[in-house]
Amino acid sequence: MVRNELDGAPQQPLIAEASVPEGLASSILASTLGLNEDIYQEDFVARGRFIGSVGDVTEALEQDTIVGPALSSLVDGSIVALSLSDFPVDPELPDAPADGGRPLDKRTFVSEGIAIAIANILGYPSIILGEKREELVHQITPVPGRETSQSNEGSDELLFHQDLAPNKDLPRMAYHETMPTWLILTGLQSGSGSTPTYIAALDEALPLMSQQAIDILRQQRFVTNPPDSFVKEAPELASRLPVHPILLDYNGHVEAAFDTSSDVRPIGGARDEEAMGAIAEFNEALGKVKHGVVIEPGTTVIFNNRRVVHGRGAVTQEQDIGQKRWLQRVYVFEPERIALQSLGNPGTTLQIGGGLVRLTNSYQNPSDRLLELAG
Ligand SMILES: O=C(O)CCC(=O)C(=O)O
Ligand SMILES: [Fe+2]
Repeated sequence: MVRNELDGAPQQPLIAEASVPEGLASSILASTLGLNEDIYQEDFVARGRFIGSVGDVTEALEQDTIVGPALSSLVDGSIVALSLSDFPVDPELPDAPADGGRPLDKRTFVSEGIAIAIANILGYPSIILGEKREELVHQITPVPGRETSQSNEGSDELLFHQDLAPNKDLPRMAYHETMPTWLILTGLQSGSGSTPTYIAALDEALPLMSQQAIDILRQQRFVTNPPDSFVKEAPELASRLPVHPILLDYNGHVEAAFDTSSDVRPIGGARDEEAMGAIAEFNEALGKVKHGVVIEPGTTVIFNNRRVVHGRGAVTQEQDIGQKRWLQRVYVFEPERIALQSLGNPGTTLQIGGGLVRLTNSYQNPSDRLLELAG
């Protein structure tokens, strides 16, 4: 096999790990126990208040000599994923929300406070139109009736993907322009305790691939369905798909927009054997470098959604719903890229309220290519 130019590049650790020192954990617990349900209000101002009220947690994390530098390495791109363990947890939890929506009876907001404090260090904690009813903190738990869906609500193995999170108001915009840069996943309940979340870094996978396949993946030659969980709330997204490359360069790094769980494929479909082969080669390389991590209560895993591909093992169905696997997820956008989106696209308006970024615009770029699907 022909190796590409990344061969021999210094290996960076995929998932850096750190544990939260005891003193920091107890001061975080003390301050997050005072947080209220504003995080789950629909009102932007209330949510903004919540974001503002975790300032002391943000500061404590930044100043800690272990956690602070680890988060900085994530922000400056020298690592692509970080697992932080030994965070304090909510003293008690209600049943995991059966519908994957807002947890109605959750009385304390320790997990939400920690995730938002971390998000504030990385960029903007952000809502996504059409995903999880525009909640800022998403509940990730198996939803009855959705077992076989390729989504965070499913129970079957979830294939390699990146959260593309298209903006339903912007069907023309390529996924790599709208996708969140960071995902924060926090463990609340581990369910059977054995479901791994898989993470595979592009920087480790690409050196295993042929240059030819990499070159093909860089071409404007692919389409991907909107993620299953989005189609549920915004079915109109499914009929017009942006044409996109799978690999691209940004700020000296290779990034991807790759979602096998939403049927990434060549524009020409299976007839384009060369491009189908390149996708298969990429998947295979990612499989060889994947790492599994069980996100337990008190652990938060943060990764760069553009430089890492993720997936999940099968989730065992729990008889006792109170013990269902339950994670929370926060999407974070980089201020710099939000600015690029709005500057590059006249007509874009950004609504920024209390640190929330909501893109509501009429993006029109005639040079963009869309694949109009028949029927
Ligand atoms: O449940 C997991 O471990 C990850 C699910 C997922 O892909 C996501 O929340 O984006
Ligand atoms: Fe995901």
